[in-house]
Amino acid sequence: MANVHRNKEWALPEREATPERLFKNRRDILRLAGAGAIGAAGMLYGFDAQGRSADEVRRSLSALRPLGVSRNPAFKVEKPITPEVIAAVFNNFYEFSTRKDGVYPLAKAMKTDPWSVEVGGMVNKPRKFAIEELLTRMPLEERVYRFRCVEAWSMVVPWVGFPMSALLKRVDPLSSAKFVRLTTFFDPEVAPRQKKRAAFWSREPWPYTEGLTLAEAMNDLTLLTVGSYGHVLPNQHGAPIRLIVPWKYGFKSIKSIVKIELTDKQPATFWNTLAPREYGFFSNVNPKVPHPRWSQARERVIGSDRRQPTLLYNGYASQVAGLYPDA
Ligand SMILES: Nc1nc2c(c(=O)[nH]1)N[C@H]1C(S)=C(S)[C@@H](COP(=O)(O)O)O[C@H]1N2
Ligand SMILES: [Mo]
Repeated sequence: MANVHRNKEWALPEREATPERLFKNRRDILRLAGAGAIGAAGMLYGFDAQGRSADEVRRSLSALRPLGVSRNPAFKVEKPITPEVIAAVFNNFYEFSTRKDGVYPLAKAMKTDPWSVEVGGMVNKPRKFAIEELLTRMPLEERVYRFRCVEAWSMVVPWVGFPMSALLKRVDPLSSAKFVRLTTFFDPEVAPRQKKRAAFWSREPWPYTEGLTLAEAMNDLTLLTVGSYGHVLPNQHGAPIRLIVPWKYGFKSIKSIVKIELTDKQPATFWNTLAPREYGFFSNVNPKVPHPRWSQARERVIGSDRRQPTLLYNGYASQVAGLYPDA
């Protein structure tokens, strides 16, 4: 996430937030980005300040349980998929660290089993779902999506998940429900930055929350995501279940969800509460609406040295423009 208040300790200068600084030099990142390099032992070099190696990251990823789910060809992206090792060390997960490369080592402390998601609020059949039930009973599919952070960088990621609508249908929303509120786990012993809530001067409203209109939540693109790159999610991507809303800025795609509530009022959300002028409730990707402190017209492609134009609704206008008739 971008720096909201330059003097706050979590204000991350954008120049530090580049994957390039995770690698010793440009050759390494180009090696990592090259398809042939991935999986070729000995081809990868150590890449970060703490001395962790790309090999170590690859080993931790290859230990994750495969999901064996086939790709839905209706969701493809004409650009190359971001190399998995790069996506795995370039993360926003402020519960752990404000540094992109600080998340991966700290998120190892998360315990994601057992895990359940409570679904309630304005529904006829409130229920708790164990993660195993979601993994075995929901209609899992792989979808390749564009992913665009409000910090003006983008990736292309193969997610595994199921439409949020499939879960919401199981709990039978009341006709008066208009919004969905989602909440991340709260455990300051595991996620060190959540301790800040205890400080009287802290404005960070932990736990992280996000929200959608019910119509947005029911859109077929809105994916409750349990896997990436063919296996269960690594902790740093928001294991064991996170949201992916590909036409909105990445902060809407809340990680490690424990609760989903239906309401009739627009819910408060983490970033909108901290900095409402910078992070709106809707936050649909739009090249013509600059962030108050930078342009959104172009985006940096993570894992390459390319920049490219930002697409309206991140390229998903044909699926979602109908949600916003007045836009
Ligand atoms: N709980 C929680 N969810 C979160 C965040 C966070 O800090 N905490 N960061 C958001 C932001 S700003 C982005 S860009 C994406 C990053 O997802 P990734 O690290 O899996 O690429 O997660 C989003 N979800
Ligand atoms: Mo983001």
